[in-house]
Amino acid sequence: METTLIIFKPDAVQRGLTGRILTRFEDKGLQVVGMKLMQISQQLAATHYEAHKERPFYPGLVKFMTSSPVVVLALRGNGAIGIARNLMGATFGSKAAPGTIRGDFGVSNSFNLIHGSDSPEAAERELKLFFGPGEVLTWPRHGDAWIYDMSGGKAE
Ligand code: D4T
Repeated sequence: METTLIIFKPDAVQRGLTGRILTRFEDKGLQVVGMKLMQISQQLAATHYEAHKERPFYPGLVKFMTSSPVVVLALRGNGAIGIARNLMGATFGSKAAPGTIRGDFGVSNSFNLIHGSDSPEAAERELKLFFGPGEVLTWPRHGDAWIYDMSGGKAE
């Protein structure tokens, strides 16, 4: 099982899309194992996006991400990182395919609604940045018996 870090960015929260975007992930079968509303500090935004520090869009990105509350989630499932990225769609709203979150809910390139970890290494790093000890839970979900085929002894 993988766990991925998802952020509903300030535009998603301000536009009242939190519930509709969360539903996409729940409908798919990913399990919510962490969730909170928070205001991202300058320091946290800088750490989270340090790989983009030299890019021209970096100052605007940090300003945007710290401008208003976000919802952060830890989502768990088999292949959760790739599944979440596919549900999100391409980075730019103007290019994202219909049926994806960015493709269906936005047209902007910089206000692109959502972040998702792009690798297991990134997920591990980002989950630690946004969730403290005890904030990501392991809990049995009764529906799992019908979400996964467990007949072979592992989730398929
Ligand atoms: P995030 O990291 O927010 O999930 O987005 P992606 O993984 O899909 O895309 P990214 O890391 O390349 O970009 C991070 C963030 O910066 C904004 N951005 C990006 C921007 O405003 N202008 C740009 O030219 C690029 C490449 C959008 C997402």
